[in-house]
Amino acid sequence: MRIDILTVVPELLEGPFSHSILQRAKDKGLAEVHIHNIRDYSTDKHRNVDDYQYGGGAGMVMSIQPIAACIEELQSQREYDEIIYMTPDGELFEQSAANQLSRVKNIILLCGHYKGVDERIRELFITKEISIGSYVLSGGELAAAVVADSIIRLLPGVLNDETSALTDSFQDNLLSPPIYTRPADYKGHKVPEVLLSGNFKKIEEYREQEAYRRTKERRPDLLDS
Ligand code: 6GU
Repeated sequence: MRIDILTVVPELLEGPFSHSILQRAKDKGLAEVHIHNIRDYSTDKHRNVDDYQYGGGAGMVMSIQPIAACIEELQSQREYDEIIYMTPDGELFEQSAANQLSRVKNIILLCGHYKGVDERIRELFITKEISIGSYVLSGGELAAAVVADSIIRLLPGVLNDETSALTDSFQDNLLSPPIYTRPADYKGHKVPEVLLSGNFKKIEEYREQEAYRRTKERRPDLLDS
């Protein structure tokens, strides 16, 4: 899979893909992440990427020209399955969308900044709009990192234990049960007896029960769906 991220603040995206699971996915050749500075595509003499709003009003708007030039150059090199605009007014991102996106080959993530992009970018190029929650970030970059991470970790071969993505919270609309490691007794705080029993059927029952209990308590909305 290949993910191209378009941004006016590439510095914000240098860290997230250079460590741990995401770096390993790149090293294994399972995922490529390319960051593009939209400013590099501006034909303006000051390399501007934004301008005032028609009709007036506070806040700048990201201009069509540099974004279109960047997307068109990428499209001349390969076909993209989705061109996604990261915006607080997009569709709320959930595990089901991460699962779907992990099955495609090439994705562009366009990060919004300032007041957002000229509406015609959305009409001409964008196939999907994503928000990661009901709050406003200062730009789409952190949201793009969240979305890319959630997709890449699902690619076959990225996680060491192939089953561990399947037991994630949300993967079956349940939160994860509590987990423990040594010591079995920390200052009198003990690990539940059943986990030490070696009885795998009982352990599985305990985990299912706890996952359900936690979900009912913290995220009852997940049980309705
Ligand atoms: Cl995708 N962008 C911005 N700027 N804010 C957000 C968001 C995206 N998702 C939630 N808040």
